[in-house]
Amino acid sequence: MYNGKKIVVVMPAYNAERTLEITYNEIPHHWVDDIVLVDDNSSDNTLQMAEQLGIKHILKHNKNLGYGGNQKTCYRKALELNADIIIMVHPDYQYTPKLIPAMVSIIESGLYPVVFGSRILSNGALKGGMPLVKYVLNRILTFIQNLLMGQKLSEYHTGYRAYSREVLEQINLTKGSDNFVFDNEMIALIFSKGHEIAEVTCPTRYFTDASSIGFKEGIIYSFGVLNVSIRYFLHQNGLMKWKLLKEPSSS
Ligand SMILES: Nc1nc2c(ncn2[C@@H]2O[C@H](COP(=O)(O)OP(=O)(O)O)[C@@H](O)[C@H]2O)c(=O)[nH]1
Ligand SMILES: [Mg+2]
Repeated sequence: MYNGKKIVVVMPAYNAERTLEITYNEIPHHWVDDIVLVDDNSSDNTLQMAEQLGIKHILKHNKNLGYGGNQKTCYRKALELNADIIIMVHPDYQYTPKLIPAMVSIIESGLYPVVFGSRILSNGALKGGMPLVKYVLNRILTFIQNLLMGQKLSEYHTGYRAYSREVLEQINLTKGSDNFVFDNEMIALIFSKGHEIAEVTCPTRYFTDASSIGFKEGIIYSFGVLNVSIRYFLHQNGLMKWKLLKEPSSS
């Protein structure tokens, strides 16, 4: 609990056996009420590791749904647990859980309902091991997306995100993609509801055991995020109706 707010960490996990423990140990547990881990039908021992660590809420998909599908289960469970503030932490140890208190307090203060951990705000992305091609693509896509979406985020591609309960309840998560582009659709949904997104500087960490989107998935993702921004632009300017943004709220 933080000032009476229930804090829930959600971990969308896929083959995270080797990095789950180090990630879990870095969580400031006195800040966090519940941890939810959803195993996306991993082929390694992610599930056993989660049980061994004593994670209370472990859910398992019987087939691999993908990163977006995994998050849908994560948020549904967090809302069921009456979370007030929900933080997604990837279990591959690429984003430090040490920022949880900073992100939580920005939301709790009522200043912003959504907070992203940004690797681009500082100068450390390349030093932290982000491959040059990913860095350049991140910058180019972010530039185009800011223009199309009329925003000023430093990156649209971080996987470190915290949400207020109200935001998750307001947006229709079920309509989103089951794949990586889900994260970008979330951004479109959040902005379309008129919310602002805060950013905190987050160290970049790429290392051997970390999981990263592959080349083919990266290409699909890049076109996917451009598609999201173009549709958002057209929708917001009344030139086209985008079903994702048009749907009445439900969660
Ligand atoms: N690749 C992949 N990751 C998944 C899936 N379901 C959940 N995840 C988790 O989603 C996180 C993000 O994926 P990752 O491959 O690390 O992408 P990155 O954002 O490029 O680092 C990881 O921590 C995975 O454990 C899935 O079906 N595929
Ligand atoms: Mg990763």
